Amino acid sequence: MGNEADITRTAFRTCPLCEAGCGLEITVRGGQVTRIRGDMEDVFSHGFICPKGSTLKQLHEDPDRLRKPLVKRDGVHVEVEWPEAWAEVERGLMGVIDAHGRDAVATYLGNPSAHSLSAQLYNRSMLLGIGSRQRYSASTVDQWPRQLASAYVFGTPMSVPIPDLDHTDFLMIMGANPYASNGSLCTAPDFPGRIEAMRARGGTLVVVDPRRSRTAEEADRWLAIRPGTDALLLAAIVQTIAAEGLVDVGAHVAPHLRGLDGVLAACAPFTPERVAAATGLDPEQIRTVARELAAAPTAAVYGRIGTTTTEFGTTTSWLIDVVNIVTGNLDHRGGSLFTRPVSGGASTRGASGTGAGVRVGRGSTRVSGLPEVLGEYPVAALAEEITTPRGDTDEAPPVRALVTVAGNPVLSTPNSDRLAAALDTLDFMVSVDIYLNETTRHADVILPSPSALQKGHYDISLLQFAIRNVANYSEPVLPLDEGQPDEWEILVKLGLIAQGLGIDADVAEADEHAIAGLVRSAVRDAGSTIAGRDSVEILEALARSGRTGPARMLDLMLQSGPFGAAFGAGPADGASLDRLLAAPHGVDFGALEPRLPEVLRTPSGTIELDHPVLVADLDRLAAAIDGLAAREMVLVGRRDLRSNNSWMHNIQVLVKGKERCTLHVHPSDAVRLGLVDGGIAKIAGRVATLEAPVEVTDAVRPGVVSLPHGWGHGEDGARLRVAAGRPGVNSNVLSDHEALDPLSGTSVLNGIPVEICPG
Ligand SMILES: Nc1nc2c(c(=O)[nH]1)N[C@H]1C(S)=C(S)[C@@H](COP(=O)(O)OP(=O)(O)OC[C@H]3O[C@@H](n4cnc5c(=O)[nH]c(N)nc54)[C@H](O)[C@@H]3O)O[C@H]1N2
Ligand SMILES: Nc1nc2c(c(=O)[nH]1)N[C@H]1C(S)=C(S)[C@@H](COP(=O)(O)OP(=O)(O)OC[C@H]3O[C@@H](n4cnc5c(=O)[nH]c(N)nc54)[C@H](O)[C@@H]3O)O[C@H]1N2
Ligand code: SF4
Ligand SMILES: [Mo]
Repeated sequence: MGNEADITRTAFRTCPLCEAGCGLEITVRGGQVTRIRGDMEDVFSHGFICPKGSTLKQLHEDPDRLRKPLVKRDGVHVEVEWPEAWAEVERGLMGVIDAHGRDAVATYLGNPSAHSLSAQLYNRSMLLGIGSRQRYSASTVDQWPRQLASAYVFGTPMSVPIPDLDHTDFLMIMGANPYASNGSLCTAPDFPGRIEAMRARGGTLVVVDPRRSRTAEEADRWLAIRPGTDALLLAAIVQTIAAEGLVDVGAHVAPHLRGLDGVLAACAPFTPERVAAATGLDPEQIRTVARELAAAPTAAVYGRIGTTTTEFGTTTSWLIDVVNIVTGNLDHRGGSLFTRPVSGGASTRGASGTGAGVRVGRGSTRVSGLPEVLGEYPVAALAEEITTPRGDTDEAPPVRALVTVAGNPVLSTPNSDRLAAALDTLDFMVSVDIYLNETTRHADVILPSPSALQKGHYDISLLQFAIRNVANYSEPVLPLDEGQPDEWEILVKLGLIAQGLGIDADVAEADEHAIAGLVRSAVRDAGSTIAGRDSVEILEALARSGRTGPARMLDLMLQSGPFGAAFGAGPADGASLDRLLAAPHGVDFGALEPRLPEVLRTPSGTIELDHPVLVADLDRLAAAIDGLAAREMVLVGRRDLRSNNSWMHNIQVLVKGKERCTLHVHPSDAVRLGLVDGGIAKIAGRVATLEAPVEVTDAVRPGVVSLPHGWGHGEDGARLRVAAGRPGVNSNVLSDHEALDPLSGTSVLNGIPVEICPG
């Protein structure tokens, strides 16, 4: 073998930055990445990438990316060796646990943990080790409503119907802009190309969005809805379809559907005329789209951030399912289908066709009594759970310590100034993160994860929402730095320390316990391909590979999943880690196929379309109509292709060019409010006031202004030198922590009432 400096090699790796999961072809020379481009042979992305994909190199090389743990000493973060950082973590966490109990430790898991194999597999052991009910994540500023609606109707939060983009004739996109975001809860690399292919084969695209987004520009029709009113539009579509006798659920779905008549009756009051003023849509526009959806040979309605981060997020997500069902498009090629995840998931486990369903409200927050939903509390409540002193009747303590993993809640969650101030009052905070940023600057200890290129990858979560049944494993492209633990080792160790086992507790031994536990559940799981097998035999088979950590767990999941090789008992070309290692461009297990009734995990074994919580929420919706119609100015967000939530603004190639953190204002509003392009606007919401530069544009409807989130850098104590030069402002100082979808606890981030004047 020659010297590493002379060797040029090519590695293939899935991009972990967004949900599209594009295949990358990475050239490494002398241990350095020299080029990243789209992998033309990737079975799913076929060479597509966006401008962010190739910046994994810049991210890896970013001098501000943390390579050593930081500990705060006299208010300043200093680099330390790992043992010292762990000792600090033990002192801090055990101090709080011993004094106040486990519920005094809160955790917040951020978005990149959904894109990390380590975090997907080992966050659980960290959370169990901490043993607190104070669990938070970015889900309650994101997709919780969609997952809760699915849990009620289909039985698990992972049972989300996915639009069959490659086969549909009619796609209605609500509150999503895949031309910028590349899609979400619909894993589809080159989403834009797939839309264009649909239109080229004669299909129709309708976009419902208060902004004329890039996606709306590509559409056959743009419905410029008023923010926060999608549930009303959907209910009126259902009403029209029912009133015009167009309901046709199809023979495949009908036997498994519960409560359709009740749902239709509950939607009857929502006539297009009744919702016109609130939605800002003409009754004829609504009737037309309803008739088109009913008449199209196949159709799919798909909603994302603009539908979930609203006051009626859960009910909106449910009504999307209702429309897909009454038009005969659920579980149907060209309609919306359920993925059959290769690594298995909640919808493939357990008895086929029935399950325990979902329960919410196992516990509630101490201060506002907000219910637990799908294992979490609303992140909007975190600040008050920290700062409100213990009342005489409180059973639980205030939060005194916080653990964040791959999260930047100070920029991402509501009333961020209040949260930032609350973090300063904690007794202890530790962050697992790659940057010293707006959130981690509050931490006493920061434990750096390796860079994406130093980690193995498989999209356990996001491939459960993919438009094809695809599997793709990437080995680390570059080795770990000297002394650097892998991300899963950091998470396991945090859990062990929180259990009181000390900083020398054995991570490898904990991993052996974890895999043994997973094998025991897999052989007991009726839905697994290794159901009934001897767990010792399976553990021995896994041991023969010599793997440990995430790779071994993933192998178990693949082998015992629905396409699994089942340790020799399944098809010879069935899923296993070896199979994926031999296929660096991924393996395509085929297009989505109908899964009813097998996919259901509801207690009744039916699609519980009339779940009482959802039907009852229509009364709250009806009561809100006049208030929604009366609103004047409201604020919504937007995403930009070269940005990724709050944390990629330190990459020069992504932030160069025109200022992007601007307030979009319609020309008619600009005139009325006295705002000029390039001037400053003062935006006042219920909880705060913010100034931002104005961009006058008719790409937003009158009465609506738009400001992207994830900006507001340049804070003292952060270490983001590029981002500090282009700081922008933090839109979430305006988001109201009290404005929630009460069903899911998800914050209202779109449709925030504001008053605006020149700044
Ligand atoms: N107003 C408004 N607010 C929003 C939204 C909106 O549309 N409008 N969108 C919401 C949505 S959808 C989301 S998902 C949230 C995101 O909210 P968060 O998840 O809280 O924030 P991110 O910006 O994704 O921050 C990710 C953090 O992870 C770190 N990181 C990056 N890679 C890694 C890694 O490999 N390992 C570790 N350990 N850390 C890493 C980054 O440095 C950063 O600190 O924001 C939400 N907030
Ligand atoms: N480039 C880039 N890609 C990303 C991200 C990123 O920050 N940058 N973030 C990733 C993450 S974490 C997520 S969750 C996904 C999100 O993916 P998307 O859901 O596609 O996110 P957005 O691009 O914010 O699109 C939301 C749209 O909803 C519109 N909208 C606002 N309010 C309403 C409303 O009341 N009704 C309707 N119908 N529309 C409304 C907004 O104008 C906007 O166009 O993107 C992911 N991909
Ligand atoms: S679309 Fe998403 S997954 Fe694909 S290259 Fe861009 S950031 Fe990466
Ligand atoms: Mo998200």
